[in-house]
Amino acid sequence: MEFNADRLREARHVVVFTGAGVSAESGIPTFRDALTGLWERFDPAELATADAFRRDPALVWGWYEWRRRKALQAQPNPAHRAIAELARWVPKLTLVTQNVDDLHERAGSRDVLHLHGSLSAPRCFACARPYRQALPVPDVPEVGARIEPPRCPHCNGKIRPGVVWFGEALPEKALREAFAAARDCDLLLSVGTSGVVQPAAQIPLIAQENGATVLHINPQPVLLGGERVFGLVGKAGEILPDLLR
Ligand code: BV8
Ligand code: ZN
Repeated sequence: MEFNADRLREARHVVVFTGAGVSAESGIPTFRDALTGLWERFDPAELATADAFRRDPALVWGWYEWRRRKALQAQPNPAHRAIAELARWVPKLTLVTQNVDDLHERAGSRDVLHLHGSLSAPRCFACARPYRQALPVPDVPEVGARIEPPRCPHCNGKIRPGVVWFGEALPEKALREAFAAARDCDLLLSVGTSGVVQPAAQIPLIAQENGATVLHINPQPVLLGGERVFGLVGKAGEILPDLLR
């Protein structure tokens, strides 16, 4: 059975769950895609953990500054814009993202639940206070450049990126709201995610278990288990605007 766009028109509460693939067409590398995926060139264990930051803070901070520069240079794409538009169509929409960029917000989405934090909310590694001083526009043309992190004005601790590293807890409120939305929704769109990182990967399953229709949008065919689970194979920036037509 094919996904019928009427399901979108008739939905009461839509959850849109996004991953790195939604920003791929904006030029932000994904994590696990061959060749262009960030993890193909770097070992996440080397960079996206608290241990890595303890070992080599300048390498980790430099890597995130490079990614922050990429995000600053990027523009929202038709997928981000379609999601923002969909929120104006349906009675209720909850946008849950694993992305640490702000392209959903810049496309006009409000109240985005960021499960893995944000590149633009650094805080102190030692005392956890948010670092409110403006960070300069990063001058990191090369990936792999070391940059000393700034120091905390309160305790002189090192400033870390405001993202959720492997082995760290997700922001409690965002996760709770995302799980509640997944239980409540009648349609969940899973867009541009490999669905391997826990606990975020539970979200489409929770929706499915609670009777929602689940639609995966991904250029890589997703294994579909169960009725009411559909897949549209292709780029988010092409498929999402098409669905809204
Ligand atoms: C925790 C932020 C405990 C930082 C990220 C074994 C089994 C189960 C779990 C584990 C396990 N071993 C370890 C774990 C736990 C671990 C985990 O899940 N590991 C996995 C990898 C096995 N999870 C954790 O550590 C989590 N924390 O468990 O804490 C705890 C509990 C209480 C108290 C204390 C501690 C924390 C996980 C968070 C990690 N942080 N990022 C940063 O960005 O640097 S993860 C990273 O993965 C990104 O955030 C990313 O968003 C996320 C998910 O990846 P995707 O977004 O899906 O990206 P990916 O590249 O994989 O896929 C892209 C997709 O897009 C592809 O499918 C591709 O085909 C598609 N695509 C490409 N182009 C397009 C497209 N789609 C549409 N259109 C296109 N044009
Ligand atoms: Zn501090």
